[in-house]
Amino acid sequence: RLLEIETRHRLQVLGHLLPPSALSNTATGKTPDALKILAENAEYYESVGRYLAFTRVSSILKSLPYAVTSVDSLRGFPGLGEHCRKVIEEILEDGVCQEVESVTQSQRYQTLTLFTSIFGVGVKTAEKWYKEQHQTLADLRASQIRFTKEQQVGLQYYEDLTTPVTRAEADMIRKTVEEAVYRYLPGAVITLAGGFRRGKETGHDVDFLITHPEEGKEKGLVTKVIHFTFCFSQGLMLYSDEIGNSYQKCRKQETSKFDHFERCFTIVKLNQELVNAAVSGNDSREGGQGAGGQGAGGQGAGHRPEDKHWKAVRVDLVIVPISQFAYALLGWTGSQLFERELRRYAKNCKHMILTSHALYHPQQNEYFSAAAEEEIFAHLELDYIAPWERNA
Ligand code: 8DG
Ligand code: MN
Ligand code: MN
Repeated sequence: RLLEIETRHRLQVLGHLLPPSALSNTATGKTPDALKILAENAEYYESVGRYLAFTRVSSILKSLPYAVTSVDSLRGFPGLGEHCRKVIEEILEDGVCQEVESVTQSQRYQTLTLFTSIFGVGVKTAEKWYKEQHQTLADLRASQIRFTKEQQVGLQYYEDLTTPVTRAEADMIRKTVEEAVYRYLPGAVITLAGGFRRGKETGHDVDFLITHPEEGKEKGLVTKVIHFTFCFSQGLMLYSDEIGNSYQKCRKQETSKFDHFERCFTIVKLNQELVNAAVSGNDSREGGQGAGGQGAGGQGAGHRPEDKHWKAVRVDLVIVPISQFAYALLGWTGSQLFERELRRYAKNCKHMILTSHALYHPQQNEYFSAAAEEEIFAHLELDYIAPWERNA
């Protein structure tokens, strides 16, 4: 019961998050970032528990609608341990925290931060390269390392992929995806998920869910449509990693960390001149023309590959059967911390397993159907939390 109240409180606190643009820049504005650095550093030492502890407190602090002026005012805060208290106190008193300073100055932290920012590189790989004395991207490029396909493109397009994707760019990619999908499946429904659905102005990628009102029609869309249209007719695909649907209703899959949708993780070539044109001439008719020209723009970029009028952008496409759509939307809207907390709440307080496919009660062997996100929150006996309140 206590756990339930505590978790509910935590979720409600997380649920009160303001849109990122409205985050107040208070004297304690530094604290969430400081805690985030300690969280990252814990992750680099593969300490999941400490990573989560720092991340949660950082997230809650970020969400507060008022400035924190003393540690005492944080009494009773969920998850606030001794270590975090000490960091907050030091920043309130001295403006900086020594521990955080020494972390950011350490070679290990700097190198692992750099290496994990490469597409296809996780903590384990970054650490391995660090131990082999590599420190810069130039070191990696000059080395004998046998990179995976992801890492190769990650290094090749590093600058583009670490430049935030804007909403205008996401809109332009949406039009290209729509054009490709509707050609093969006119009744398909395409939904922008991820950070952009939460109201963020920029993101590290663009996430789309694609479904069809008639279950089954969506099957095979990734290989049939996206691959052919993107890849061959327009030359817009720089990288793609496709996988078919492997979902089955069974206990093993409900407890697995990954979802089983047919999906495609890609890197596409985005014509930036078209984006600029759409942004500057933002009356609706010109915007429409910009969108219509996307296909031709792709071809243009193809004719002049040396001319860099395009930007490499990460795009995730997920094909979802309509009966699982609400769960997929909830799962793919994020944020990652929000999803983690929500799943933890479902498990610990409701004895249910929440995934991007379903909500399942193992003891009763029962699946809960949901046609909309609201129904999932209702099954969990939580008040509805809108996407822009999920920026934990
Ligand atoms: P950003 O791209 O705007 O920077 O942030 P984001 O949109 O919140 O992050 P994301 O990495 O694109 O992930 C969006 C959500 O998708 C996230 O809450 C977790 C969810 N997700 C799944 N399955 C998978 C998966 O296999 N890989 C990734 N990266 N995310 C997944 O449900
Ligand atoms: Mn995203
Ligand atoms: Mn993504």
